[in-house]
Amino acid sequence: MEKEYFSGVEKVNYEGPTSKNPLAFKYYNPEEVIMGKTMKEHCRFAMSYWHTFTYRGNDPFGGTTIYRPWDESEDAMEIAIERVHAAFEFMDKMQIPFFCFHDVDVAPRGNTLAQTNERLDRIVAVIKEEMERTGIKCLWGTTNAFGDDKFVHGAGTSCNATVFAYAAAQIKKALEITKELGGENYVFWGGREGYETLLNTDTGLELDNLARLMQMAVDYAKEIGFDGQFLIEPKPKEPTKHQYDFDTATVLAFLRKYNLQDYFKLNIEANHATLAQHTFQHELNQCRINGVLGSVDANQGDPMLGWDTDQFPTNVYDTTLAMYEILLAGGLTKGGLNFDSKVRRASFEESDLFYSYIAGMDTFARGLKVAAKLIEDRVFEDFKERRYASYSEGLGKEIVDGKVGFKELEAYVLENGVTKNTSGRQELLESLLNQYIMETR
Ligand code: XLS
Ligand code: CA
Ligand code: CA
Repeated sequence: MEKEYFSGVEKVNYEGPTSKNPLAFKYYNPEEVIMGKTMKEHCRFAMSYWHTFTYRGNDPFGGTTIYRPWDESEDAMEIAIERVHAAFEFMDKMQIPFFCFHDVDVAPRGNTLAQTNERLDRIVAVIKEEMERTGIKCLWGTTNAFGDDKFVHGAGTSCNATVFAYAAAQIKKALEITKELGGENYVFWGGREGYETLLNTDTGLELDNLARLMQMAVDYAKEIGFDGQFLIEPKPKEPTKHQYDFDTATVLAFLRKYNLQDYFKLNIEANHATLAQHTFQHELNQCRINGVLGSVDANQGDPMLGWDTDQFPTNVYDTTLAMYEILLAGGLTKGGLNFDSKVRRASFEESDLFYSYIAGMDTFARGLKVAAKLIEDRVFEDFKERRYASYSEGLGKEIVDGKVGFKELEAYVLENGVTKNTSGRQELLESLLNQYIMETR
């Protein structure tokens, strides 16, 4: 029996909205069926390895505030192994079915690529054992090609071709281990793929190179038989002032320009959406209408702070509208709701990990339930159908069917004029949304 790290906590179970137990779910009831699927199947919750098991409270103004019992050894590999055991104990107790990881989260970088890879192999073996023991699966893997100093000018967009090569080698290995762990997706988040000033940057070459790197990943995945879904995660800024994968629309244009659209979907993070001055719902909506919704990084920013705070999602309005888009898109399929969220640095006790995940899971579960009811009752669908009714018959239908051009439209208006507009009813719809959020049982 391995050491127990969270001995004060039994399995976290559903106890319902009247429970006062802080270590119980109030809304997330994994087996409850909604629109033909269980909550567990809808949500596909995942734990982020980095924020949950390697974050130590550091911020630009201060150092470590979080000291974990699994981090105590002098030996970095021993710590890494203990972390795996702690992580699986945590997920098991929290009923979290998936995890997501960067290569460097699970094994410390070695002095050479060969040593790093050898360390990864040792840790992957331990992770596999734990996966078998618990039944927990890998939602996605990724590469950290932004933290190390060699990536100062980017990875795939570095001005230094040998750094490009290193990034390629690192992604190659990350793909191999993600395959080994049965990962259902592989994420590209463009860590330092962006620029600080155009005075020294050849954006044309950098974007061409980024596409080349992605094409190589697609080719290599085919070669090794990795059939996970590739995902790009948009973010407008941070760490660079302008990230190339700004938002969904920008990523779509990139994929289409370089003919990569058949191989990639998107991983939408709430906090990145708001950094781009979009709502979380907007980004999910754009993915839905373009058929590219891949997965979701569940968190929230703070409207008072203009940076990526990665807080646990507790805003029911946002999770309701997010789940609304996800349900309309046909669900998460291979994706999941990955809590790319971290506890505040003052929430440094182990129990805070449980409270924060419970908060996030309950908030999404509640959002799911309200969204399903909104869709079942066709609250917005019926309204939209009426709002756009002029396109289902007569002139509007001819526009939609491509049967008329400028001349016919001019002739129509000269003869008939324009019909009266009707109200958009925003406030009425907003109060209906409130009513569903407050009254859905
Ligand atoms: C950083 C990103 C990162 C990706 C994975 O802002 O959210 O954590 O999800 O590299
Ligand atoms: Ca993320
Ligand atoms: Ca983030």
